[in-house]
Amino acid sequence: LRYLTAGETHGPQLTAIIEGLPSNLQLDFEELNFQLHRRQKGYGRGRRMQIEKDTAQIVGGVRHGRTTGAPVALVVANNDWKHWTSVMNIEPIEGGDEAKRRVHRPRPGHADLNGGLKYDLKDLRNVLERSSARETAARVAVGAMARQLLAAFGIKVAGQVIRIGEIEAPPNRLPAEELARLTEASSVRVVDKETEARMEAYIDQIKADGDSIGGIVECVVEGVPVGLGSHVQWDRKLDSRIAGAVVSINAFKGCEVGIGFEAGILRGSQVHDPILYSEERGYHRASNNAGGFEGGMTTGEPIVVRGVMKPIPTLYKPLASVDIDTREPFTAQVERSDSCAVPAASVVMEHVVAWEVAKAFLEKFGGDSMEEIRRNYDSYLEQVRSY
Ligand code: EPS
Repeated sequence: LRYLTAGETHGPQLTAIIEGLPSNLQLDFEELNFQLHRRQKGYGRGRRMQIEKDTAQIVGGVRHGRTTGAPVALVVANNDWKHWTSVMNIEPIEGGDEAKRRVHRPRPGHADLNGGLKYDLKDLRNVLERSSARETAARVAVGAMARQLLAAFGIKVAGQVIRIGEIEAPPNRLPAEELARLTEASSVRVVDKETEARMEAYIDQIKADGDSIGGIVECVVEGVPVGLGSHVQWDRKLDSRIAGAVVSINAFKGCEVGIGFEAGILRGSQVHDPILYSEERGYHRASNNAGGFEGGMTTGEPIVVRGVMKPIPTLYKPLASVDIDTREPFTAQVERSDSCAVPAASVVMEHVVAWEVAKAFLEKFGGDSMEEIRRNYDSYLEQVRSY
């Protein structure tokens, strides 16, 4: 299972091709578009989200509501494109920097300068157009398909915001379905209403200061069988693959599995999850500090992972930088931006995690059709039950 995306934030569309989905996966298009809609919400988003109304158009690999086993191609259109047809034209255009909206003042914290130096581009727009977090719309569309594959096997994904800047939400270990329901009713994707109000006021303050703010989000995957991923080779460890996927989300700087960095503070006796057995549940754990992973394999307990997002670097409050034309210092010009995109990032994280879990699921249970995967899955569950 693999995918690639293409497309620029102000170009005509985002495009994704998914290879390796089995045949006969029944797709719920409404559910797919609901996931795209969720990503667009959240307190602290800027004006761009009022322009876009993301929906995925599937243009390959699906017929009469089901996958055929062929690569799935999908497209998410950019409504904003209509304002950028000349600037983003693939044909050469007349006019100078103004007409091209050439960017020559790199924004600290963005890919601008590194990308310009690396690709030898004197118009940093060529970097920022692709490095924009707009690309996460395609990743959510792709992940939404993975999510539907997982759902067919009873695996549920949910997410929540844990922290925005100085405001932390009280911890909870709610079942995925309840967590999804409660966070969906929140402007900042938290369960606790008092925290929600404090976060909103905090984001207002950040925005009024011309600043931006990051945070921490958590993703939970429930109903995962024991034994996805493997201890035998470094690149088969599923927790590490999830961590890589999480840090690949725009502006993410780290990932924790289970209690994460706290495991470096506590004693072994406080950290590890005792093993229990009962007729009803089989082997299970007394706690889940490991976040559903031991030896790079799932334990059968819920996967719990957290990601940290840095504040969005496009600031109304300018930071020091250097103009690439003059090599003289300047203070960055004001750009349209979000002051806080942590709630949206929580939705993105759910989808990149779902993708990695689905990928490991297909590695384990293989098969070219849903029916073949189901047979393999049922037979494995029987093996585990009778172990
Ligand atoms: C982004 C900058 C803003 C955000 C964008 C990510 O876009 P613009 O430059 O058009 O104002 O709105 O996010 C999205 C478009 C989206 O769909 O999430 C950036 O620089 O990363």
